Amino acid sequence: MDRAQLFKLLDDFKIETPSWGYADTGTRFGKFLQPAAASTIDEKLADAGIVHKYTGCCPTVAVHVLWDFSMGVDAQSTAKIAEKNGVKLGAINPNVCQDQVYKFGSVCSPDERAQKNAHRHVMDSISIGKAVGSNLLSLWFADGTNYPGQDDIVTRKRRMEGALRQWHEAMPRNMTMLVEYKPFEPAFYHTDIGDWGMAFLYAKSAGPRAKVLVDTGHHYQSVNIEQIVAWLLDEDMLGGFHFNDRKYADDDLTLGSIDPYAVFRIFHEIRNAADIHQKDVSCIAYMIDQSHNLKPKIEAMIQTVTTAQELFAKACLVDRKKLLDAQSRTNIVDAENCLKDAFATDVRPMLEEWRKKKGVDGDPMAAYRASGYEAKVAKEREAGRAARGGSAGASYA
Ligand code: RM4
Ligand code: MN
Ligand code: MN
Repeated sequence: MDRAQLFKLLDDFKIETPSWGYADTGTRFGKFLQPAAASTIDEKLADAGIVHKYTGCCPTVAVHVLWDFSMGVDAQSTAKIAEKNGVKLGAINPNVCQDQVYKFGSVCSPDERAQKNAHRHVMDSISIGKAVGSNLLSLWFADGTNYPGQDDIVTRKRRMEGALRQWHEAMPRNMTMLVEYKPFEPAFYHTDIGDWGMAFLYAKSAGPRAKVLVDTGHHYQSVNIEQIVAWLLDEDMLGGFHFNDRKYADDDLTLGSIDPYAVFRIFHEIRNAADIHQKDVSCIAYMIDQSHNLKPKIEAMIQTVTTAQELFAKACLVDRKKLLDAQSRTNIVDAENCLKDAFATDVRPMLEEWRKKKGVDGDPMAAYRASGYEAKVAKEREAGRAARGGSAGASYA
């Protein structure tokens, strides 16, 4: 592939970072605070701006409605703060899992108050999306049951279908609804959107602007995620990704830290869909969904972004003509080697060149470290926290 072509693909490969990835988060066992962690939406957006500044490819930030918007604060003013930091607000993530009323689920709960609350909150989230010019409504539900017999599985399915249809109806024309699935947690017997097939059917019944969101962490061991991606692409139902890696499921580890070849194979299917099957892959939303417990947050984000770019670039390099030829000869060794050769290519010098062309430093991590940003905000934010009475601020732990 010639360099200009590859650079064009990289230009179009934009990654959205999550506001919650900059805040102190933890596990249900506790959280370890970082002095430089962001606790306000202003601080989260400032950090997201820094990641974009040093990587040149993260122009938008996903927001979690309950964690990032407060009552009485005009959403547009938050959008302005984003702009001031050189980024825009991206996917709007409603939160229908935290309030006490959601004990037995949100829209799938037998409790009508929970259903109504969730309905209102998602409608408000759609309004926020409209106000800030976001065209993505990203839905994840903690809904499910913990015990056999706890509730009727099909009745719950119908509640979810009805809710999704109503929200789809309320969305503006340019908004896409992303339906995320997860096999377990916090519900452990059954999850109301347990896998990609359920998400697919829900999205289909909701309407044409609803697509499936693949969170790479939300799969059991050995699930062939790239096959799911290939199928969704072929059905024009792939809305986007939540990137992260896992050893078990939903561990929120940084992308490619455990299995970079799996991420490469996902990108390979995307490039295959585009190059061989003439699919339009330009609208796929590439988003990160990671909460960094141990790594410094901005460094973890930069590491994730550069890893994603490297693995994406490698996947672009697969010699698809050669691959098709090997497949037609049923030469499995040659075919597999097309993937392995691309995966083994060191794309870092080429990425350095691309970055320089874009006016960013060839080595984002080194440039960020040299800037002294972390030490500077750590000092400011510790003082801010102390002034506010030592609260650790927004978090989902
Ligand atoms: C869930 C899911 C959602 C994310 C929440 C915080 O496991 O991945 O996308 O918003 O966690
Ligand atoms: Mn997710
Ligand atoms: Mn998750």
